[in-house]
Order: sequence, then structure tokens, then C-alpha cells
Amino acid sequence: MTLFVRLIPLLSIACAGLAACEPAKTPPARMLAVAKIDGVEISEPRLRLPPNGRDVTAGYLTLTNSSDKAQKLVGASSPKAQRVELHAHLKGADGMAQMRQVEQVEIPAKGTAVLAPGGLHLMVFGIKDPLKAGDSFPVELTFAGNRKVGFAMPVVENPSQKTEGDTGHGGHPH
Ligand SMILES: [Cu+2]
Repeated sequence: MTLFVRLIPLLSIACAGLAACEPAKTPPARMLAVAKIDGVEISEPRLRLPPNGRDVTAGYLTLTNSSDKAQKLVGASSPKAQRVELHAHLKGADGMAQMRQVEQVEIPAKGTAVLAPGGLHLMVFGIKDPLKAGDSFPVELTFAGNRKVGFAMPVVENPSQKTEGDTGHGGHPH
């Protein structure tokens, strides 16, 4: 009982100390998960504003797998687009990077898959309504086992007025 009474003031001091440090421990907002499925967190989603007059663009995000088994992203869709494909930039026989559709993106156990400019990306075709920066674009990802998760991708400015593939030497198979 005596011990218990003595501990209280010590704990109070410790808690006050932690609270003071809290702002520095807050993770950057960009890493906050917007959705989670089977141990995979989706963060940093963004859709590049389509270049002028186009209805095609690329979307990016980060997939963080906290589970102890690999997970596979196998597809994507949006009610606001005709179709969404998984794409990668792969080196062709001529050594030039070309954009290609891929069947799946693996997120290793306790690992990360980053979809970013010049690499893996979501390719969005046939966008139905004109977009502007700041809009929310709904996307649904499908993981192996037909597990689906939906979230919104913020539409971001595209200073280059290009989309993936414009510099990829005609890599689009369609
Ligand atoms: Cu692409």
C-alpha cells in the first residue's frame, strides 16, 4: 500500500513528460492510412490531374504490409472511369523503359510496395467527368482472394502536363 501511494506522483510526472513530447512523435500526415485490408495499409493516394483534354491519367499510392505473409494487389477499378490497370515501367530489349500492364503487385511480408512516378502506377482510362485539382476520385483495389477495399484519391496538379507513358516510347499495349 505504501509502495502504491509512492508510485502515483512518479507516474504523474512521467505522463506529463510524455505529453510534452507528443507533437514530435506524431507521424507525418502523408503516411496516415486512408484504408486498410488484411494487414495492408493504403497511404499517400493521389491521382494526377489528366493533361489537357485527356481522359487518361496515373494514380499513385503506398501499400504497407504489416502482416507476416505476402499480399498481392491484383486489380483496381473506379465508378468514375472505364477501367483501371496496374502498370509498371519495365526495360525493353532496347534498354528503354516501357510502360506495361502487370497482372499483380506483390507487397512483401512486413514490406512496402510504392506506386510512384516512373515506376508502378495505377493507369486510369476513360475518366467520365472532368476533374480539377482538389477533387476526390473514388478507387477500389482488389487483392488476391477477391478482397476489395475502396477509398478516395485526391486529385493533384500535374505540372508536366504529361501522364505516364508519354515519355515511355509508346509502351501502351492498347
Ligand atoms: Cu501506365
